[in-house]
Amino acid sequence: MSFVKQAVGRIRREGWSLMPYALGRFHTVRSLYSAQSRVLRGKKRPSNSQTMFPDVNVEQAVAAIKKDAVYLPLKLPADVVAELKDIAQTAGLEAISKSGKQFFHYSDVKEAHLPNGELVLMGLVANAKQFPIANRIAEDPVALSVMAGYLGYTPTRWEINLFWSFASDAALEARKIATQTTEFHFDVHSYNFAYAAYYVLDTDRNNGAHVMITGSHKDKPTAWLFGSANQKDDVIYAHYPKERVLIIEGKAGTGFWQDSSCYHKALPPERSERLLFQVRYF
Ligand SMILES: O=C(O)CCC(=O)C(=O)O
Repeated sequence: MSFVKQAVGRIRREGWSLMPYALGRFHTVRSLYSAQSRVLRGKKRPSNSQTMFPDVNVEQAVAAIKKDAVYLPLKLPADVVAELKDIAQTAGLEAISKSGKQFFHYSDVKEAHLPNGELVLMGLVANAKQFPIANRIAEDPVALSVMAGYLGYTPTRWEINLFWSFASDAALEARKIATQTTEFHFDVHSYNFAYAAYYVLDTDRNNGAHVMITGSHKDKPTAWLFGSANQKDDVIYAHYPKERVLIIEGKAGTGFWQDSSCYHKALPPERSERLLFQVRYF
């Protein structure tokens, strides 16, 4: 079925809220939205003195996202990382398992299973925005300046997620049910968007490193824009040269800012668990 037919079908079923998903994948739409938002929302000039990222040069970070779709590495302060970890180990978590939505705590999980025997691959802190530290990271003045420089307007909306990915040798199908994004895809979050991600634990290719194709935010075969946002590994690796595959590994606190319309995915955490803090600006 063509993209247009699929899109029309989904709009009929799910309503106009799907429009950003259908249209936000096109560069022209993002540019028009950016121009309109620049007028309506403008660019604020926050004071950068209270930032967690004093070493970041805003212009360089914006230029890197424009060119490569990513700026890195960032480093969250150790006390901020410790606070996020403490929240994730004590707050209520939620996840989708085969039998539906589950509510639990970190201490309930043993080898990626809940006490009722259900496989649980992820654990999302319920309503992470209730925690002041989460908002402090999202609203960091340097982070907002970089997002404004990239998006063309200072974002006034963002989603915050703090989530575990538990170590498991589960197959891709089970990971899909759990909404774990271990398959290459591009995001279409709204008409325009950008993304911040920070590892709360040491993270490498054995426990959930993020992989992306640099520059693919502005370099996709046109036909791929009209279908599913997902692509298989072999298709991606056949299309993009291997120098553009970037595996982001780092110690706890390492982060990156990205235009997540690039192809990206998380490697499945097989050896140990992973904890990620992410902010989607739009
Ligand atoms: O968890 C990650 O590293 C990737 C997240 C992701 O792909 C997404 O949220 O779209």
